[in-house]
Amino acid sequence: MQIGIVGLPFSGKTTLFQTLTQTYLDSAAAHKQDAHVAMVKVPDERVDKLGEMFNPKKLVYTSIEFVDVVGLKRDDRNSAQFTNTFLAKVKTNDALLHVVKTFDDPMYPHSEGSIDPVRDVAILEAEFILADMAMAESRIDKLKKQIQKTQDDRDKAELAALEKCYKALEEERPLRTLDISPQEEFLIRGFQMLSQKPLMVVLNLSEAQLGERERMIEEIRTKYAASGIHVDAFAGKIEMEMAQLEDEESEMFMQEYGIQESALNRIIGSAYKTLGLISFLTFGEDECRAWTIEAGTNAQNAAGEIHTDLMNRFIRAEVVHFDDLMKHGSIQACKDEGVWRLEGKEYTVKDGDLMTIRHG
Ligand SMILES: Nc1nc2c(ncn2[C@@H]2O[C@H](COP(=O)(O)OP(=O)(O)OP(=O)(O)O)[C@@H](O)[C@H]2O)c(=O)[nH]1
Ligand SMILES: [Mg+2]
Repeated sequence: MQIGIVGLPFSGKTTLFQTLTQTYLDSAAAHKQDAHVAMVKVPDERVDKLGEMFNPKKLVYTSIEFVDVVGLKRDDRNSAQFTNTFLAKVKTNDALLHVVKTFDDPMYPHSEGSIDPVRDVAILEAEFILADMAMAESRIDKLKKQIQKTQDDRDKAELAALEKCYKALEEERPLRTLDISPQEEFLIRGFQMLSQKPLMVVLNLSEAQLGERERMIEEIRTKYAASGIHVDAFAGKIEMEMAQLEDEESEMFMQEYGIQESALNRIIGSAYKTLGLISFLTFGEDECRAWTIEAGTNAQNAAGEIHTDLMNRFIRAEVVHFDDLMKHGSIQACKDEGVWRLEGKEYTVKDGDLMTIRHG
């Protein structure tokens, strides 16, 4: 899974990237490349706890790839427009994270002249919508010509799906809010439309704004309630410093600022929610491991995440929830308490389920 970090100039994209990936880029290096990419291990206490219980040879976490996307700038010749090289770069990302500048620092003036998070969210949403409209329009024209010649049914279905999208875009509605059938989704998936991607807004606060964190998040949430956006916040300057400290030191730092969870944990948690993802767990002498699936996945498809053989020859899943295992202390105790059970292939896997797949 790849998440693109986007936003207006000097909003704090590279700062957030460094906070999440615990890397350090000096600002010259930060501008040299087109994009910085780093894999981040998804912290999961449950894997740690399983490690303590089962003493496996290794622990395996899931990971997310973050990309610091450089280059959303107003066009030099026509300041009403953004240069569109940026949009092409984010097409392949699974989700987007929009960093919005809320800190006010005269050293780094806001590129739009003032601090206004509601406006900044709207600026990017409009860019995504315009890019999708342009794409849809040209594809619709092509399809219409093609259909005149061939009368192909698949083309007709694609045209109908695209026209439905176009209508929503015209009404300034991002595609992530559109109700589409799995078949329509299949027909438009290849276009990688930007306003369809799950979007997380992260406000970049100053230290002084930390006390207003909840109010500021709520303001954006309320304004964009219909847009399917998740909103979070971080205090760029200090949280980046904290991310680069040793664990103990950073804990002290966090307490001092009243920050309960590290930016990494919070934002990864939001990313999972935004993307509708959950984790299930496996355990054994060799490894204890977390696996990522979409919420709603059944046991057989979840088994396929581990290995296609397990999916194809799936018989049953032995399931116990992580919380029950912690409560009762061992698998045997869970069996005695009746919380360990066998589930069939249609069972909907829950976040935190421990599964052992029985297969033929
Ligand atoms: N005072 C203050 N400065 C910050 C904060 N976050 C980032 N900065 C500074 O603002 C400048 C821009 O931050 P970056 O993270 O480089 O922003 P960016 O969005 O990557 O910028 P571009 O890639 O140039 O568009 C840097 O010098 C940061 O140190 C913050 O929360 N408070
Ligand atoms: Mg940058």
